[in-house]
Amino acid sequence: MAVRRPKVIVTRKLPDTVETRMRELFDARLNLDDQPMSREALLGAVKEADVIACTITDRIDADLIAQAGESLKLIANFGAGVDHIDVAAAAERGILVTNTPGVLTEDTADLTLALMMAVSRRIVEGANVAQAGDFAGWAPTWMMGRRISGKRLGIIGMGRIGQAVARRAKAFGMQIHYHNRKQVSSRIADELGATYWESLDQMLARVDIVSVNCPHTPATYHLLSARRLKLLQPHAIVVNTARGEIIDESALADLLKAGTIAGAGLDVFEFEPTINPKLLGLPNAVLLPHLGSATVEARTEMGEKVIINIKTWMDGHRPPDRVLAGML
Ligand code: 8YV
Repeated sequence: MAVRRPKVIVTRKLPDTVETRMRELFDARLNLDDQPMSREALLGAVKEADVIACTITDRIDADLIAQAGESLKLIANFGAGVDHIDVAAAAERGILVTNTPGVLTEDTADLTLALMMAVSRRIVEGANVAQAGDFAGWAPTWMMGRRISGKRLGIIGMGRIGQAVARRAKAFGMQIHYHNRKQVSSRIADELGATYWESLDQMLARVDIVSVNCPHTPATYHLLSARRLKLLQPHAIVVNTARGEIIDESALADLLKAGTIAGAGLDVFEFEPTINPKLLGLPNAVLLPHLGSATVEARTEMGEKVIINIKTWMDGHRPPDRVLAGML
């Protein structure tokens, strides 16, 4: 007897190898021209699919989930963060949600360090001068940045990515400080030489660089509020490779412009893909278009995880990367 293959609607273009395997395993409906799905298209998809393989560009909110068809049983997110999915609403309808943790940790941590370097050593400013043919010759006091080694790094969110950032930063000679809901094990704290701060306010006032590495949840929305940003020292740098919503972006832009905060390296924005116009053109802000996991390796492994989650569910088992509302 032929077993019905689940109808998997894939909302964006994924790496070729991933799409090929999806076609072999599932009744996969691919988005070959990669246009982000409109609300109407997404509505049509949740009404007819067994599985939605979605990304950060899809807003899967309670209203959309309420209109899902009886067949929708799994939302398999291509990405680690699930703040664009109403996980509690899905659970109420008996719809599972999965994500792709682990496989983008190292790449996101690499990009975090790249942003720290770029801001501290004025790499983009310097590159722009060279590319424009404006290099007038070496000078002892021109384009001076700040040293990384010996500086205090304050990591907000010491999960997988936060710890990967800490390992790299330690190798660069930085002192590791962190704020997290709970302390890491003493083995990890010892290995990283990491100091725990229960009070975020107290940590912010003492560090040279802040790295945001926590998920965006109702509890972390604007965690770096205007009040907290003002606690930073004037030479401090803020780096964010997590989610834009965690920082009050408008307040950050004002403080960068005023020189109250020395610099920022941002890979994510509060209203993506729109970037606050106040950030554009600031020489002390290095802005990237959400590239944290943008390597061939990570994107392929993310796709493989999506496939494993769907296949495991299809075979009647619990998908390995289930996201539960209580975890957020
Ligand atoms: C992904 C990310 O590329 O995984 C995440 O949470 O932020 C990105 O690196 C994106 O979410 C794809 O859906």
